[in-house]
Amino acid sequence: MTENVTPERLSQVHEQALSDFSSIDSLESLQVFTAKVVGKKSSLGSWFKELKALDVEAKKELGPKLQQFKTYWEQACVAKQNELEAAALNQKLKSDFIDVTQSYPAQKGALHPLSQVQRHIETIFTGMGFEIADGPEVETEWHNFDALNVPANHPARDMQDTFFVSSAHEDSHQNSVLRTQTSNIQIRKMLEKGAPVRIIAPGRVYRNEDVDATHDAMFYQVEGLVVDKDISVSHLKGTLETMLSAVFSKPMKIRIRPGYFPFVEPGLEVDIWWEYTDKNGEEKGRWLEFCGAGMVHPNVLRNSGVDPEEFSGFAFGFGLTRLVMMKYGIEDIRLLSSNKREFLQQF
Ligand code: FA5
Repeated sequence: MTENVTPERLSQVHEQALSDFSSIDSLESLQVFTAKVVGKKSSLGSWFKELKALDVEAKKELGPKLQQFKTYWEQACVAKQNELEAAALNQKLKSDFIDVTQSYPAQKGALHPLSQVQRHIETIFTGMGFEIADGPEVETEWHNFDALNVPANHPARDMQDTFFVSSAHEDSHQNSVLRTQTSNIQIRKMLEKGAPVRIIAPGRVYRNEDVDATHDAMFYQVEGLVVDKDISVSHLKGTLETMLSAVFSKPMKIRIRPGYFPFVEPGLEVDIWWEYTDKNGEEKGRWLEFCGAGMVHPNVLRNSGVDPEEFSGFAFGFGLTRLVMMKYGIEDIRLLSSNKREFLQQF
């Protein structure tokens, strides 16, 4: 129920509103106040209706006053709302303050042990005048096998269980595999640059292996190739001894024995003399297989456009992943691709 509007009643309501207004301190209480004083259901609404029924004189007196009241309080409420919202925002900015200059203990990353050793090996070989070469991991069957003197149906293909990407064509240039060895780079580099050539080619290779502690289906190899005049096995031996001694920071001994790879003749296996301390604290040593190597087969030179009458060369291919395991005493190859922080933080 609203009382009838009169100038006195209006000024009373105005006084009361002024007093209520001064104690508003939140957006919620402002909302209640606004609804009560100028809202649709406020007295003001019914007063405007009453005005219509009054005579002309009364209308003249009361009409502008009602309008003034309405404008005054509408503006006051909007101004108060802005003020309260600004205060709330300031309060929030204060409580959300972030000190961007505060320092936190740094979470420092580091190179993966494989990358560390790969970079070290690249430095050692570039120091000996080698170039670093690279090539595709999805390779033609021809570059991965045929050009390396391993034709289709040759039993040697079974030595490297292969992931075929496509194998429908008779022409091995048209088929692709995930390269099983970095030896494809021998062919690519000689076709590109001819001889003499002196490169290493580190990179990923893939084999359809049963994965266990020492075999992975994706691992890293480093290929080496030197083709020049009068190259012999003693160059190969000297190169590998120099590299291994630098990697292990002490003189390393290797031995060379016959091995079989179709792309080298003679084919060689290189073993490394590995010294260790056994469970009883005794110093021991044993020969460990390190890599395949040999003198580049004349067919491989021919397939790569190099004349075997003029040039000879050596090649080797070792498992970088296995070398990293030896260097750091890592017993399970799977750790190297595990992304485990507790493991990686050791390097
Ligand atoms: C080859 O791949 C030849 N291309 C090496 C070569 C190059 C011989 C040039 C002659 C001339 P082999 O299949 O043995 O050879 O592999 C070379 C090295 O890769 C091995 O000595 C071993 O260290 C590593 N390796 C082979 N299979 C795996 C595997 N599943 N997981 C981890 N390392 C492996």
